[in-house]
Amino acid sequence: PLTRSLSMGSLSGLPLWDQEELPVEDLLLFEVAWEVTNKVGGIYTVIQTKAKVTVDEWGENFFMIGPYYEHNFKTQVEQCDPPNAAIKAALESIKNNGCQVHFGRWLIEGTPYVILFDIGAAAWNLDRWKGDLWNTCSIGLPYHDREANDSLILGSLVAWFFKELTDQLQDKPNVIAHFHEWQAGVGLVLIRSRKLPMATVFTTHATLLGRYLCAGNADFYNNLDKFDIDREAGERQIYHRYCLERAAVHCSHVFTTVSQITAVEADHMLHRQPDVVTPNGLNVKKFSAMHEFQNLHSMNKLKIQEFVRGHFYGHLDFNLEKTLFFFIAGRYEFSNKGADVFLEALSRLNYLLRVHKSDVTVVVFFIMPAKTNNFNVESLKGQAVRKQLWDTAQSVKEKFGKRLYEALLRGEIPDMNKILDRDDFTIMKRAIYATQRHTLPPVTTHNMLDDSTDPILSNVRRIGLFNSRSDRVKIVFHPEFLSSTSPLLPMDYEEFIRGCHLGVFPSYYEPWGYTPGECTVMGIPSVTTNLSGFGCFMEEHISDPSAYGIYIVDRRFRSAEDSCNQLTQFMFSFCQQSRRQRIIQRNRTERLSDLLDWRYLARFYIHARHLALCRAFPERFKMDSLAPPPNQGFRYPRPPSVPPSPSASLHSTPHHSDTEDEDDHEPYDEDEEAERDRLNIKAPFTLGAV
Ligand code: U2F
Ligand code: UDP
Ligand code: G6P
Repeated sequence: PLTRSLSMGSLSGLPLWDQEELPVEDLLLFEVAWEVTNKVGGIYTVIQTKAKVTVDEWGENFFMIGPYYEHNFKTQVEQCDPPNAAIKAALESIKNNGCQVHFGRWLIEGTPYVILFDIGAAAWNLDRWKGDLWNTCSIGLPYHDREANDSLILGSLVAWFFKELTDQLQDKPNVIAHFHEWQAGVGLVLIRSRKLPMATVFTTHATLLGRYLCAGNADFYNNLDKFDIDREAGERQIYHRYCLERAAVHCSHVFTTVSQITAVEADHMLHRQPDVVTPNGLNVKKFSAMHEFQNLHSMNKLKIQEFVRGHFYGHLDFNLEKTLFFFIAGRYEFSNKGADVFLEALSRLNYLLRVHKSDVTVVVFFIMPAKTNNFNVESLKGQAVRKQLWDTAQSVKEKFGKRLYEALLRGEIPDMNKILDRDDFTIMKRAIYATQRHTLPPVTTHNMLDDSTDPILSNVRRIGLFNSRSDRVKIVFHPEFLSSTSPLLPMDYEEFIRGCHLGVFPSYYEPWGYTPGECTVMGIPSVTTNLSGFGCFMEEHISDPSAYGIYIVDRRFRSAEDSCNQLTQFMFSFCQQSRRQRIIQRNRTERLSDLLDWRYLARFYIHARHLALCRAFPERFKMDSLAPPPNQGFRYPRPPSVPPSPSASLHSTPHHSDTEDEDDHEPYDEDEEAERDRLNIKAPFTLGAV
């Protein structure tokens, strides 16, 4: 009973992990982050999806700490009393001293307890706390940096809370606190300088300098050891933030980051090698029905097709059955997210499809929030025109049906040329005339505030991809995150991903990168890179990633030009797949879900906590082996049947077909039969509530 063997019977084939179980009933675990109940970026996804497995392990002894915002609290949290007397007393003491703090259950899967400190209500202490920080570690915060000042307020409140708490507990139970990112790091620095009896873990999800240097077009990875980091931080006016980050890193008992590549970066940018790599997982939930995710793809694809019918009205001279949907999504960091390379590759793909006289059309969506002034008229008009054609078709259909019915009642087959009258034809002609347009279908769906300087639009102008008839690659830039209440494209992000064929994320700077992982668990292939944490992780665990629909662009050892050509080739090969090959590939992609499930990946967090306890309380906590849990050595084998990518399988894919409809009539060959059998054994998964 003392060993933990995470119940992973269902995690097919992944290595098991036996490790001594922590006496969680004698411990309290706190996780501190600026994004608890507060969505800013990817850290919210980490915290929110991981809650379930953490609550499963820690039950009532797990608490998250973050900032209080009235709106977030009202919409996401159910207020309640702390279940633990010591915590209750500590919070009371803070309240009695003029600060506000709220307690409740966060209404996400696992419903963890949350402690939320009101930053604004404590701001009157700012000057004093700045003095404390200066006296503790000689870091001064400038007046104008709101984010840094807020993080100091949160950190001071957190340290205060832990002082009150540990004073009462007197080492029983022992306390572990896990901090994420520099915005939460001040608390850690203060706790350690005040020598509170606690075990601490710090996780960085990116280094401040890494992000800045990459966005500034530095040849980052080839010069990691050459940067004068203090000077670089100073020049970018982030020296104080950088100092907070570095202090938190060095104060923690255990330092972790999200990927191997960020571990190397942290070693150079922060001068500490991470103790544990804690990869990001997802909350992967099983679907009850077999092949459900394939049906969801097909249903959501219909919705995207409807949008395309409207957006491209008057120019619908391409076959939607042979149209593939690609997309890129995320924060609008043009070169860090690889949008630069992507656009260049699309221009080359367009050329290749044209010279090969391909009948495939690719519609590419850019979902990256920029400053806008609402939807533009042309895009809204497109959807209105489509709706009008639909309504016209419905009313003519009504009439047609009624007359047909009456004729049949009379025992006649009506003359099809006469069943509709002149008026009907007039209505239809009018409707068709309304679809004429003198402009090309717009590249962007919104009025952009910085239209002339916007990096995506500037590059679209340079490569000339203006959605003209002859282009086989069409561009739709949606500079806002998706929402099911949009009048234009009424789908939420998850539905949209499911409806697409390929996610393209050729990032240059990406400590982890959730977007391709989200595609994977929904069974949608994606492109990633060997400079992203996710890409490296997949490369390590899959023998033939592209067969599984994980295309990894080499941006590390190749020139930008070569990476761009490789990406072009990946996309061009993808366009040559038959429908059946795409279906097989989606099945394989989806089979990788277990690898990205917190039920598997939580073990690295468990290990980090255990290690922190051993370092903070060496008399009480020991570990047989300080080595992290096994993940190396496990690899998904190359699929035994045909590789779905035609470029890799020109000779071994006898039944490769260009015609979509043929697919359903083709006999299965042996390998494929095996493939199918395997698919039937394993039920598909899907994303949990995100
Ligand atoms: C990392 O992703 P994050 O989203 O946490 O990236 P950060 O840069 O740390 O935080 C997002 C910042 O970007 C700002 C916002 C935050 O300070 O105020 N921002 C903005 O200015 N404009 C916007 O429209 C949206 C956000 C990492 F980069 C990923 O690779 C990992 O997957 C992720 C999780 O580990 O952490
Ligand atoms: N995302 C979203 N709505 C959209 C597009 C993206 O909520 O319309 C989310 C996506 O699900 C993912 C996050 O934005 O969780 C981007 O995270 P990633 O790790 O890829 O990059 P980060 O922004 O953290 O650097
Ligand atoms: C899913 C559906 C199939 C459909 C296919 C389309 O697999 O279950 O009925 O034919 O998607 O795939 P495609 O890659 O052409 O969108």
